[in-house]
Amino acid sequence: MIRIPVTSILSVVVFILAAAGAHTKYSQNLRPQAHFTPHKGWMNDPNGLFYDKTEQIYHLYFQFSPNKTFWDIPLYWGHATSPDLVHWEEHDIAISPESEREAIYSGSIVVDEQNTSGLFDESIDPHQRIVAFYTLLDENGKQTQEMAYSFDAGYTFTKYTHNPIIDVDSKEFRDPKVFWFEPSQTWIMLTAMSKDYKVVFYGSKDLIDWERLSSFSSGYFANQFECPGLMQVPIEGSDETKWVLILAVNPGSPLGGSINQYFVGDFNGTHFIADDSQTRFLDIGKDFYAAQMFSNLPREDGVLVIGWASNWQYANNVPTHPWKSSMSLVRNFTLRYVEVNCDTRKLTLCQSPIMRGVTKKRETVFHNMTLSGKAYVGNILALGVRSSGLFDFEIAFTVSRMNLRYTSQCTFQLDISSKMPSSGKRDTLTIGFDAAISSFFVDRGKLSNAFSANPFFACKQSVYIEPRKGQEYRVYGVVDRNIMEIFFNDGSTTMTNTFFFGEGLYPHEIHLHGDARDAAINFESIMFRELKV
Ligand code: KTE
Repeated sequence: MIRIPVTSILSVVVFILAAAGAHTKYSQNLRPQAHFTPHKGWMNDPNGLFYDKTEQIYHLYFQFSPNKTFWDIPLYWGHATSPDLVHWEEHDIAISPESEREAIYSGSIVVDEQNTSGLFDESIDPHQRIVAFYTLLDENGKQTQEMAYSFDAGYTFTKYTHNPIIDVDSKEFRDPKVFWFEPSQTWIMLTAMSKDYKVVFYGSKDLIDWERLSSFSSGYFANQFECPGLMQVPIEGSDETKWVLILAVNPGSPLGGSINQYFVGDFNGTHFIADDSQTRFLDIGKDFYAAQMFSNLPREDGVLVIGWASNWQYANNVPTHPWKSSMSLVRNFTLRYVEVNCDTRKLTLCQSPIMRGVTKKRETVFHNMTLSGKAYVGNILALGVRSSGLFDFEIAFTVSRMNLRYTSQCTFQLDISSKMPSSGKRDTLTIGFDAAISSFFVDRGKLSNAFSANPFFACKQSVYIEPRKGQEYRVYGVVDRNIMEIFFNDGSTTMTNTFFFGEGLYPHEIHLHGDARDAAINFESIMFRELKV
């Protein structure tokens, strides 16, 4: 073992808090444990997200094709519920099309507590007056907005007799997201006129009759707008909020395929006005799309959002069976003034993952370790062959000097490897940092699963990260068998990617090594935790 030139005593404290591995939710090795996946079938966009204040559960609906593992018509609203946004229970299909040649496309749900629609009588708990909005794709390809309501707290729905509620005679008009705007006592609906690159706003007093209010068109057009959303987001350290409009585009992302963007601005009840013309991406990994906010949340929850953890470029071909794709972790949104370069601070969306109900099995912590010269720190976290394949890590570090040249050598990387199979082949997922360009990279290509050769899977990605005050970087990541979500500098930049180890393999140990010949890397803390749900 190379002598580690550390300048302080390593205080490695390993807690082994639980003995046997817990029973995993599903047996398949590539199935994430803390991310929602359908038990079988095809899934894409999250739909209809809301919180039931009586039952105190969260509802997730999703684009679902129960008997296929690829996107195809007919499409349904699949359904799951959770008490903590980590443990999910899947239920029967919630909304079905009337014919196999139609699709219930994406949409949203509101709770009509004041019964503004008149659809409910006093027998229905105000917290469970659930109204769903979705796009119907009919057999001629026309897209109209429809409404359905539930008398059993969101498990079954009755379609409104006079559907469609909005019809503009279009084949590219979809994804209604509805919310209540208190100042004007009005329901607001955002829709995507996908190929016109417009988010079109409607208003209603009763969820039934809708009036066109305005349209918004900005940002990175790509090929089509999809899945818009609008939410008031708190500014950290203040009582103020700003409005954030999120918008999906696909295909044509600058990273390839599908991507979410967002805008910071104001909403006056009819128009969204962006503060500037800057295009901002919600997540700069390849696998975070069609993000939607939960409605009817308790105040203490803040703003909670979930995304579909895949990319239309290759979603239909990923090597999982008998299901396809997962959702991201639920994330809390806040706004924070962030140094986007050494001279400029910008109000930036920051995301932090919701990890309620996740417990730690084992933890390894390093404090005050300095890496200088070529060094191998060691097998940081041997998860063991009975590991859950679910773990997180947090690394806070500074670089001893930042006036490095492009040719300077100051890097480190984490190699996340699978257990050694009988074949002796080890799969490795890498996350690394290079101080000379103040950038992180992810390499998900050194894997034995044939799918990794897919040219659109983009094995290597990177991101520039401006160090925080004091030249500090902070990286938090969650790895859950086949998905990795990284939150840089307390979530001011996030990067979500799926990865697929070879047959029967999943993450099992983590090695940290680096080459810091031209500037030392001072790790204030390194924490790794093996987790279980
Ligand atoms: C799929 O990108 C194509 O090839 C669709 O336009 C996907 O559209 C349908 O999925 C979305 C939404 O706009 C639709 O409502 C939904 C976005 O499953 O993923």
